[in-house]
Amino acid sequence: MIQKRLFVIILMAFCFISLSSEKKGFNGIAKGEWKASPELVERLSKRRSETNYDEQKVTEYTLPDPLTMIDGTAVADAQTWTFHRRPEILELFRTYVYGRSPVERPENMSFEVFDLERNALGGSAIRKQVTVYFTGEKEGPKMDILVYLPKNADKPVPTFVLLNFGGNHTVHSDPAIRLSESWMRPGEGVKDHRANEASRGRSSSRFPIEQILKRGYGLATIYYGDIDPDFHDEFKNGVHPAFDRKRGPDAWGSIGAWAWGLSRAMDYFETDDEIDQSKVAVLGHSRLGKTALWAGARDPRFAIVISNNSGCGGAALSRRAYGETVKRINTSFPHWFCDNFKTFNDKEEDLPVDQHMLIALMAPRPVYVASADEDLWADPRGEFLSCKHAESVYHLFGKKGLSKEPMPDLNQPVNEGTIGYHVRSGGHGLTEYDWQRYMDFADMHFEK
Ligand code: GTR
Repeated sequence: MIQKRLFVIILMAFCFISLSSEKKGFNGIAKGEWKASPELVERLSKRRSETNYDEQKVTEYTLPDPLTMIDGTAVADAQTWTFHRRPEILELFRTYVYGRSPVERPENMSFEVFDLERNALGGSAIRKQVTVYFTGEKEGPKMDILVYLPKNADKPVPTFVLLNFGGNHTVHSDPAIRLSESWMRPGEGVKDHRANEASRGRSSSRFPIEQILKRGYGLATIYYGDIDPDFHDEFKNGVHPAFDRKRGPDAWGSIGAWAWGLSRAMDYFETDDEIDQSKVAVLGHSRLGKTALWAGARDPRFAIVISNNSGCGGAALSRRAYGETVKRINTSFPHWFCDNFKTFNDKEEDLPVDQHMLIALMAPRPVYVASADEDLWADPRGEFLSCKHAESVYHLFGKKGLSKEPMPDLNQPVNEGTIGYHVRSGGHGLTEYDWQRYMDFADMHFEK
């Protein structure tokens, strides 16, 4: 009798295991979901033996619940989220991850439109270039915003804003774009305008401006080095010294400064009648994708927030420690985050937040996260999981999060909900494919 019962139990267990293994792969990946190429995993693992690229070696983790307050209270409605839990999470990110900016809109900040061309790009566009003097002083820190708008728009134009890596003049070959001064590390030379002239239009593949205009959108871009040069100098250059009094362990790093600069661009958009300030989408690639997410979290004026291959400290869950880790990023880039973030090196499980909560801070606004098949350093699955675990907050607002589950396969964008996601073929980069998906998403949410 006992033997018979045992047999039935074993048989049931066997059926259960084979059923579930049919649904899920050995490492929890369902059929039809994206999966990293095993050859690539092997190759990268050999190259960087200290980095984990193996899904099976991701250790179990527990994510903090976006819907439980620090004191344990459950968040059951949008009101409680908006007025209590959201500010609490935002403060945790300020304190432990990106740091705190000492000022918001500086009192004396001023704008100077130094270029306005209504027949740019062969007559198809309006071009504007605007200098933002952060302290109002001409000698103080400043940034140039380059704006292209479609000509003959009959109303204010919805606009994408993003920072660029190489200088405004690298985004298009238009000779009228003012050269951005390049910032190099001390010892490498200071400003080399000849090098800049040679790099005019160099990054134009990342900025399909003509296509953006054709689809009825504007594009605004700023050289990130104008806001803060991207190397560690104890925060002596860029905007930090102009506003810092004393720097504590929660003082803003470079990502904090870049995100703050995007909000200052938004301040300018509010003064420009040709830009629809209620329809500004902030976008960023890689470290600037981390920046776009933090900008969108800090500043609800950004109507759509888009992260392109942002990875660690961006859309990827830190607790997975897959690809780039908290320790790795804090070691290679000690100036990006606040000093407190370094206390979580190899201790991701102690973080009071994880990156799904950053995505959740956008709710109920639309947010889009994109990964690339070969960009395992940025952990595509971790980026998808952040979106998934942010959904509960969107549900409080009666919004759909992702429109489909589980993780989609290559080049199958999931973009009908309020959270969009895709993983496209290829490596780390911002491509035309990505742009087209972002514009599809914006078309839907801006009701174009
Ligand atoms: C890498 C860094 C990533 C990513 C990338 C980029 O070196 O490890 O976090 O941000 O740079 O910005 O291109």
